[in-house]
Formats: sequence, C-alpha cells, structure tokens
Amino acid sequence: METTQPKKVADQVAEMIADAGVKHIYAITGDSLNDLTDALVRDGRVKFVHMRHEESGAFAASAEAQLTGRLAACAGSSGPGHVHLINGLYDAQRSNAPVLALASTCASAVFGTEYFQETNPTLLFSNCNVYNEMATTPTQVPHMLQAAMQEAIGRGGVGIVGLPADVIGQPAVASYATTTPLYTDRLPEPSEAEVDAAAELINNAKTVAIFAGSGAKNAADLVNALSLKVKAPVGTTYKSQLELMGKCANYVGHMGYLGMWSAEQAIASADVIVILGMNFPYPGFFPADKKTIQVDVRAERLGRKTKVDVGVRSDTGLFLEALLPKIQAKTDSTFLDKALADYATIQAKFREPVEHPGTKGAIRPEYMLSTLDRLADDNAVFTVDTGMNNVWTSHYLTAKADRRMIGSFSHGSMANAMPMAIGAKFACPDRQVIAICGDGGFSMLMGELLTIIQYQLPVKLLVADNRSLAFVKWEMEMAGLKANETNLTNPDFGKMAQVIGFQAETVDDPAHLEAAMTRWLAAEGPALLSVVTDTDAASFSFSEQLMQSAKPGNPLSNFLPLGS
Ligand SMILES: Cc1ncc(C[n+]2csc(CCOP(=O)(O)OP(=O)(O)O)c2C)c(N)n1
Ligand SMILES: [Mg+2]
Repeated sequence: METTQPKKVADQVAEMIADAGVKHIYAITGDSLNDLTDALVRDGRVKFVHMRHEESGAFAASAEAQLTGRLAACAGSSGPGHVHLINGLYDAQRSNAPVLALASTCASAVFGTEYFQETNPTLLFSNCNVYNEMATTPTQVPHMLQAAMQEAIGRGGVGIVGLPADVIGQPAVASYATTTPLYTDRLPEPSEAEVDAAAELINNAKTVAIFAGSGAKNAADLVNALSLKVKAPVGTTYKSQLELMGKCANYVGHMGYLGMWSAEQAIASADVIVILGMNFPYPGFFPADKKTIQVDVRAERLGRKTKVDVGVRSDTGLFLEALLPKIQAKTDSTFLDKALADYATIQAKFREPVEHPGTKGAIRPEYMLSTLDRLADDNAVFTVDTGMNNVWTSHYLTAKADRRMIGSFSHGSMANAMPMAIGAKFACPDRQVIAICGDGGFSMLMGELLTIIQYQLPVKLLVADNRSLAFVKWEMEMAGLKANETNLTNPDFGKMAQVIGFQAETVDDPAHLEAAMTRWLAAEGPALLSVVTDTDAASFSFSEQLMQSAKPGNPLSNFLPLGS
C-alpha cells in the first residue's frame, strides 16, 4: 500500500542515496537541483562536494567508486549542468565504476517546447549507462532510483535518473523501493567440466602464458601459483599492472598499445594462453592459431578480444582454486626464462634516461617518474592523465605494498587525473593521493585547483610541463605528419598555484628535482610541483626493434639521452 507523506521527492532522494551508503555527491547546484541540494544538506549524511565543473564531478565519483568498490554519486542541473557530466560518465561506464548520476532538468510540462535549457538526459546519456530513465511523476522516483542504484552496483556502470523540476519539489510517494541497495558477495563459480577442459589444455601444452587483467587483482597470489607451477610468464594490462606485478614472480610486463614487447612476444608464442579477468580495449594482440582459455565474471565478455577455445564464466579466484589441483607441474623453464630475460632487457634500457636525467629546461620525464616511484608512499593512490604520462607511469611505477593507479584507461580522456584525485582523497583520506598531470590535461579542467583549495584537500599534483600535447605530437610524427597545433604556451604553473594558495614550486633543473619532490610530498596541505620536462622524450618499449635502435633525436624513440 503506497501512502502520500509530507516529505518532498527531494527529501526522499536524499534519504535513499544516504541509506544506500553513498558518502559523497560531486556536483554543482542550480535551478532544478536546488531542492535536492537543500535536502542533502539537511539530511547531512551525504557530503555535497561542490566542484567547479560537472565533468570533474563525474570523474571524481568514478575514482571514488573504483577505489572503494561502492556506489558513488554525481549530479548536474538543467541543460548545460548535466550536459557537462557526459565525458566523466563515459569514463565511469567504461571503467565499470558503480556511479549514480542525477540529471535534473526542466519541468515535464514544458518538455518538447524548446524551453530554456531544455535537453533530454535520456537521449544524451543513451550510450554510457547501465540504467537510464527519467521520472515524470513522484511515484516513479523511488522505483527508478532503486533500479539505477542496483544496476550500477550489480552490473558495474552508470545508473542515470532524470529529475524534472516539477517532480523534485512535489510530495514524495512512499514505496517498498526505498530499501537499501544490495551488494552481493557471492561470485560466479566455474563448472567442473569447464575446469577440466581448461586443465586438459594446459596439461597438454608445452608452453603456457597468462594474461591477467584487473578482474584478477583479488586473486594475484593464485595467478602467481599457477604461473610458478606451469612456468608461465605473466603479462598484464596497463590498468592491472600495479595490482599484479608485485605479487607475480614471473611478471614480464604489460601488453597493449603502449605495452612491452616482452609480454607481447611471450603471449604470441605460447601454446596455450590463459586470459583472466581482462577487457582491455584492443583487439588483435592475441594469435588466433593458439589455444585460448578465457575466464571472466561477465559471460558477455568471453571471446570479445580473441578466439576462445574454453570460455569460463567465473570469478578468477574461484576458477584458479578449482584448477590448480588438476594441473601437473611443468619442469622445462626455457620459454619462461626467455620471457624473463626479455623483460630484464627492457628494464635495463629503462635505466638509461634515469641515469642521464636531462638538462636544465628539459628534465627527462622518466627520471621524474622513477624519482616519484622511490619517494611516494607504499600505499599511495596515483591518478594519471591520458597522454605521455601513461607511458612513463607504465614503465616506472612499481607496486610496493598496496599502491593503486587510476586513469581513463578505456575511455582515454584527457584531464581526468586532477578530478580523480579529488574523488580519491575524499574516498581515502588516510592515503597519499598523487595526480600525475599533463600540462594539456591539467589546464583543461584547471578550475578544480579551486575546489582543492576550497576543501583544503591535501592532494599532491604533479604537472609534467612539456609545453605540448606530446602524445599527439608523437602520434603525428609516427604517421609521417608535421606536428602542427601541438604546442602549448604555459605560465609558470608553480607560481600560479602559489597565488591560489598551494604550497607550490616549479623545478626546471634535474639536479634540484629530488629535493623539490621531497618538499612537495611532505607538504601538509594542497601541494603542486610543476616539472619542466623534455618535450621530445619518447622512450617506448612496444617494439624490440624500435627500442634497440633508439637514438637521440629520433622522434619515434630516443631512449639514449641527448648528448650522452
Ligand atoms: C578530452 C580529450 N581531448 C583530446 C584527446 C586526444 N589526446 C590524447 S593525449 C593528448 C595530449 C595530452 O597532452 P598533455 O596532457 O599535455 O600530455 P602529454 O602527452 O604532453 O604528456 C590529446 C590531445 C583526448 N584523449 N581527450
Ligand atoms: Mg604535455
């Protein structure tokens, strides 16, 4: 029996998301969102984080959800307010981050009249959601909100509810749907027949290689056990490398667009490939003439990136627990030794730009990242902008005790690092949170510097000031084009941040980098370090030939430091 209560729809929404365990909603208030803002503040359980750009709010919610595994929320007001959410929501959806997005919009009475700020959120967000509906009556709101939250949690993605201005202020309609969303710990198990089929392939193979994605992060010890038992090299995605490399003795690098040839060659030449919990965004990296086992909690992902011989819908850990007793140990380590030696060759090459850290005005970014790797906390959370920083972080960040790295790994957006650091710091106030920003990405959502100051968030911003869209410059050069329209004219970011209230400095001399970084990491409040890096640095490891033939000034690969 549904009864009308005096409280407003806005109160009901605020209560429901608080009951669902949402801790923060990242948003900018305005017009039709004002009732909700008021209700959230009166309820007091969900903190309203006042961002400077709604896109950043979606990125922040995505980061919080990825770090905690729990629902996070963002909101945008009518028209342009929620239109701004879209890029961050695409990222959350592609990252399987459970995010609730509330899009308030004009009154339902004026839909379709070209009313001021009229947009249709259901159409707008149609390609980046696990649930996407608009309530036009108060009765619908609890049902739609419950469904959006449960879908976001259950399927991992973005649940969207459109809230028109005339609905949000009306009396709420009580409903069973206001129950708290359910998190379920029960994970899918493999069938015995599937495990037997996988075991048979592995036992009959001379050589096996493992490719593990983020879906294997909670089973890293078991991945390691399998790799030790069958002498299999372990490759990862870029996204999962910090989660697995520290626990897998046979780690041979990450694979993908910017990957390492050690991992690619191992996977290309093994008799059997075991793919665990991965959905990296590239096809074409797996040889079709080999036998492949793929394990994923989501059945819909099986066979998406390569031909699969044994497809298993299962949690990786439960699969490996069932598999390991059925596996015969292998004794010949020739294949593994080659892959480990290849990885060691790459690691040795990576030392070159670290030992020759550049010149004044052109600090090698590899040196910057390797210094950061030494100095950052063992449980630091890194957020990484899209661009050359993906190359440097993938080469130089190491796992330590419990580090995490979050980026826009599937959607590939610029400007994600600073807003994600805001969400990460709210989610994990006790951990060191470091945003590794490109100068292009940093300046794209630079208003969030003010959010950081407004909340006095002790996040650490590292800006790689290479005065260019260096990644795109490299793309153009690779394609034989002239690198047009890639230069950036920047201010002294350190001085600029000081004016805003950051403990900040700019360092342009490699000799001073370590001391500056130590001061920056020791800062108690918001801190920014701008590093003037070598705009031409390009040390790639995706091709053995390219890496071995690298030379100074070669735009495709200049591993050897200029002037050495
Ligand atoms: C929102 C968005 N716009 C454009 C691109 C295309 N793009 C990818 S990387 C990149 C350059 C990034 O420059 P910067 O942040 O300075 O990083 P750098 O590569 O110089 O280290 C661009 C323009 C993108 N991925 N996302
Ligand atoms: Mg740049």
